[in-house]
Amino acid sequence: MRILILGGDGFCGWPSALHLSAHGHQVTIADSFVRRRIDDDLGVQSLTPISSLAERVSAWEEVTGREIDVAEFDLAHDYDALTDLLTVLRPEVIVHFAEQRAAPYSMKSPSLKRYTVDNNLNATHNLLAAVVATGLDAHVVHLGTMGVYGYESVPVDLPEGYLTVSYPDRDGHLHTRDILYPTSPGSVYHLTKSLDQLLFQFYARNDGVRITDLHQGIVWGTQTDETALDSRLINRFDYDGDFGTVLNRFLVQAALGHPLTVHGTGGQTRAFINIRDTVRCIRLAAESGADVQGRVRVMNQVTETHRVSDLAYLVAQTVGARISAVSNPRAEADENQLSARNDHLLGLGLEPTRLASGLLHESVEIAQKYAARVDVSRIPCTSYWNRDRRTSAQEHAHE
Ligand code: USQ
Repeated sequence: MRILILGGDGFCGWPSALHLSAHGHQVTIADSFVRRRIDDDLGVQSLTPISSLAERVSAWEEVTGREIDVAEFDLAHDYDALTDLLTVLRPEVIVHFAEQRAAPYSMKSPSLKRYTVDNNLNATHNLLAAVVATGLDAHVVHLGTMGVYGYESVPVDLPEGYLTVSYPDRDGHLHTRDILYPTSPGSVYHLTKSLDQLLFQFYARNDGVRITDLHQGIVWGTQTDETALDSRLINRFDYDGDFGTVLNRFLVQAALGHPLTVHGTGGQTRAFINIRDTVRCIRLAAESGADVQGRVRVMNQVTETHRVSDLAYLVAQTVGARISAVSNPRAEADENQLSARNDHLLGLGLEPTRLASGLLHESVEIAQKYAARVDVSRIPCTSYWNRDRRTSAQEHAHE
């Protein structure tokens, strides 16, 4: 299939591009390289030394003989470049990763809140409007987030996108329908993915756009079979307080002998997935587009759930680190329970890679290999969700 990957230079986009190319798809990457500029602005770098996109695709061709085309433009603001590319390429699948994806970064300042909303919503809406305007029957595959559901402890396994509700009409007769699961985003970033859902619902209903929204959990790991083929193909690995995600952060911290930064009690339960499963899920979603007609298909892209404190304990046991409870910079429940359905992707053939699979050691080795690249001062998360959180952190620091 001809597949366009928007945001194909990023943490999920790059390994997905390689995986789809390795499976015989004709891949084009579009990217504005903003993620690399954000690293420069923040004064941090990926733990792993990543090559430029031009070097990456030429290394891929050298190693596998497969070509990946590249287009550079800003999806959120260059609508004409997008329609020009769609008209020429006529992709059958468009995978949309081109959004600001970090919750702490989205809560860091008023300007970054506004940037995240402006970038993410314009990017998604430009894509949908352009698909309609160019008359393409392309299947849009979007990387959403489990965070749209929120983290209240509910006595159900979270369904995949929709909740079946029954309510009485004015004559007392019961009516039943499926509605989008009520959203409860925990950050401006998660809010944008919640709003994306409404854009998708509208364009699916109004224009018949075929859309799959993948509600992904927290990704851990960095390498896939394809990125491991050559050092120039290596994937990025974020460890800093803005972009690093919890398990990958703990692994780097352990490799450096830094105490593991558990926010609050660590009773937060979250959904997880290994990056190798992410790329497989993207391929399974892309290749099953014929199943998508009518309403948006929502699939929970998760393989297991864990409490943050259990992950810290596991890493401490595996690598030998100390655990430190830090004041939680986020306004989130200290404790929650979470369980989610993932029947759709299992039904498409996903075989989950569990934390117990041994891949933790691969990440530990990578963290140890590149430990000298880490700027320890960038480890703490200094993005506070609100004034109370900032004040608590300051009081905690003086204790
Ligand atoms: N946490 C710690 N210590 C740390 C970092 C995080 O205890 O050093 C805690 C956080 O307070 C939170 C949990 O770990 O309770 C998860 O934080 P995270 O930074 O790993 O994940 P999150 O901010 O939710 O965002 C990440 C990705 C985002 C994706 C989301 C999936 O950055 O793109 O959408 O995971 S989910 O969490 O399921 O919504």
